[in-house]
Amino acid sequence: MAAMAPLRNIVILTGAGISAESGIDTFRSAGGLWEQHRVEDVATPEAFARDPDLVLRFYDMRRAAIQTKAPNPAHDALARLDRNWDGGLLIVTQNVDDLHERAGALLGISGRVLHMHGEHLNAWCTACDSRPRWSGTLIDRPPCPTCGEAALRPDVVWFGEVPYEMDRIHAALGEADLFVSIGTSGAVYPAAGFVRNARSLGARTLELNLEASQGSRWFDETRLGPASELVPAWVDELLDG
Ligand code: BV8
Repeated sequence: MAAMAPLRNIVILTGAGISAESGIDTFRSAGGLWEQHRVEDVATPEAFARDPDLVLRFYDMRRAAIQTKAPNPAHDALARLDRNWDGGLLIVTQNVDDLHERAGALLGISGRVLHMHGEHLNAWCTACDSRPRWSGTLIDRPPCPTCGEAALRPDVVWFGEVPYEMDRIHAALGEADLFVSIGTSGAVYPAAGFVRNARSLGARTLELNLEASQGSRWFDETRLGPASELVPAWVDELLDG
């Protein structure tokens, strides 16, 4: 490998695997979410139009569940990196749980955590487009706190819908010296394509995952094991140089 450019800008992609050890179901594993429900029944706009109660109950169940879980050492390590890395850093998560933030990593435009598939703890009013914080249920069709319409849906990106903040993600991939993927199977696009984008733009690529993923061949290095062990060890390497 050619002389390594100094490492300044990092993009990290996380998936369900980083929250697995916090007790949040992954999607494709045995007994995972997609074994209990068909994607097309619960995570598409068509499903919501066809049977809104089934979809709202599915997300009410998951929204309640994540509020009983806690960040694990992998989330804590990324929050430590967020506090101590003075180069560029963007944590792009496919997860709709709030464990990155609860571990202390900062959200929002000035923050370095970005939820490309939305958040359980937001609702989205399809009448006035506001996104109120929401920890309760939606099955009972509560009125929107802003416009009063009973038009709230989960603020998540369903299949066939465009992910959030794609411009910010592509800008960060364009600047990245290092792209790291943690706890994702590489099955869902456009997230699964980021490693090739980053690679084609000159970034080094590292995968931290329990098992090889659909995109493993695109990574310069793959480390297999539980995120709660791999991520703190990698962050130590980075910060202690
Ligand atoms: C779009 C929110 C247009 C809701 C989600 C190209 C080719 C083929 C298909 C497509 C394509 N482009 C688009 C598509 C269609 C589709 C898609 O990708 N389909 C797939 C199924 C083939 N994509 C879309 O529809 C997307 N929209 O393309 O719009 C567009 C695009 C770009 C620009 C303009 C327009 C929207 C997709 C988003 C859907 N919403 N979530 C909800 O959560 O309910 S996706 C959801 O599933 C998650 O957010 C995540 O993205 C995905 C699950 O994947 P993972 O997180 O990786 O979880 P998984 O269980 O699969 O794997 C867990 C991994 O962790 C495993 O590898 C395991 O080994 C590892 N692991 C387990 N435990 C641990 C661990 N690792 C470490 N430690 C552990 N302890």
